[in-house]
Amino acid sequence: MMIRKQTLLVLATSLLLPAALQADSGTEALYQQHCASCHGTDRLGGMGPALLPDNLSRLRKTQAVDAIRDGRPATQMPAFDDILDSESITALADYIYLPPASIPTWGQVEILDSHLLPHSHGTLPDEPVYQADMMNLFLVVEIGDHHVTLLDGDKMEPIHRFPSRYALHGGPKYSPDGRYVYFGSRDGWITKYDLYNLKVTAEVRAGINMRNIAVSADGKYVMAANYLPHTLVLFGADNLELMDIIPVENGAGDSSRVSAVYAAPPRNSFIAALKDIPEAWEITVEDGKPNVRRMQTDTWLDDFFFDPGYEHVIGAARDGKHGLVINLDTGKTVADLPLPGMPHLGSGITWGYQGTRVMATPHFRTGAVSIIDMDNWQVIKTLETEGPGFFMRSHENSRYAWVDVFFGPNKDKVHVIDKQTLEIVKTLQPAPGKVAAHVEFDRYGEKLLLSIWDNDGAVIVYDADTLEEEKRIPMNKPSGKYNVWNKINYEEGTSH
Ligand code: DHE
Repeated sequence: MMIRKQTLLVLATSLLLPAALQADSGTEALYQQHCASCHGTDRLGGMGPALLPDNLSRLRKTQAVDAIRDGRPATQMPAFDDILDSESITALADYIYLPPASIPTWGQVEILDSHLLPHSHGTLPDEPVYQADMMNLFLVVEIGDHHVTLLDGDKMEPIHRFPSRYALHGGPKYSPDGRYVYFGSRDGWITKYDLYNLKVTAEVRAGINMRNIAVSADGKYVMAANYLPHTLVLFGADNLELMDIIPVENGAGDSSRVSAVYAAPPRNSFIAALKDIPEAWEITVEDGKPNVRRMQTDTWLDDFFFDPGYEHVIGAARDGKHGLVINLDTGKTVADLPLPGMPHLGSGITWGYQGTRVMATPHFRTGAVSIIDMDNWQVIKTLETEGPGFFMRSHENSRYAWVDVFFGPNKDKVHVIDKQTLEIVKTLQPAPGKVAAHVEFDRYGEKLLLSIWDNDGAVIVYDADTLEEEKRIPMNKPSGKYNVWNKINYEEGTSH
């Protein structure tokens, strides 16, 4: 194992706690007495999630108060209303949103210490313990109570449900044969799960605040992209053993968060975009040793997407007003796309249209889907929707693309777009008042699943052709769904 020296990257000093914001010693003592055993003496997490402002950015303070007072169902988090008065509960909720007093580090020592290996690679049986088409399985991430449901995609019935790490985010990534799946959590945990034996085989914590993970096309490596610390971390895929930590720096003293990392299969490489340095990186790995090729970009890249041949990366500029197309061989920017409204390129899809290939992306800030000709990089249509959307999905065998209206008063609506007329042909509102979002098709493109994004939610099974609802499977705030076949074959209508 090769580890570089500069591994203990640190939180920017600007995030340190000014004296005026320091918690009083009474609250600190309460934290150490009641919370530290699960959430860590330094709030970096333990059995429970990390309680630092960046890790909590998605939890409103009132929700934190509720969680401390009432506990969290289906987790180890107990209710404190019998033990603490409401003033102490509010003080604790305030405290966990304060920046830390000392600089948290997460380097080689911490990563190695976090490594768990309940089942070393190759020690579990090679036959599935249940009967199903292993290529038509779905995983459904339920963020309401941090669980994952394994679904039989032929019968559209749950096979198994298991707890996940707190706040999974980004798509889980399958091994090339579809047997194993790797989950990434916002707190930096990577979990490897064996779909044949329904068991966690390995876990490791790659960072304090992680964006996502990618699995190399040959299935040998897993790469984690972190916001904190500013690192990319490489693991062996078999046992999640640490291979290397790459400090994300530009050589001029600047370091950067990583927007995301993806595998680029035809190039046998990983591509990462940096959030604070105008560079995209291509990382190749030989014998466990990463090699970084830097591409300068005209601006900082946030979200990004590839053409099907992985010759170009299309990145959303951090200013949210345009997109850049970068040729991955030359590293040069070849087009600048007018994409106002912060395109969510990570959710983009492509399809064949009038002899060319188009890609389409929803936007976070405007109610529109941009459809772009990938031959000449021209926006050929801006399709108005009933509000900003998050996820767009289709399948090569389906004539429709689905896009949600995630934000605003129409968040309960989903549009169905005809991929040849580029028009909305139907708008569904399956659960009035509740967000309906994120679609994934089965391997054949014949059925699809849509989430009702609510604690009392469901995934709805639709016929992909008639658009008729077939059934609802109750779930606790189901977010993403991931079909094994579609993912391992890089199906054009889904995320990779
Ligand atoms: Fe995500 C994927 C970034 C907020 C649910 N999201 C991704 C990916 C990126 C990203 C870069 C692709 C990684 C991958 O799959 O490997 N997401 C961001 C953000 O920058 C943003 C806007 C702000 C943030 O806090 O990170 C953001 N994302 C959210 C949410 O609020 C969502 C709706 C709920 C949640 O769980 O946090 C959310 N993001 C998802 C999901 C995917 C995802 C379900 C995977 C989609 C897929 O089909 O692959």
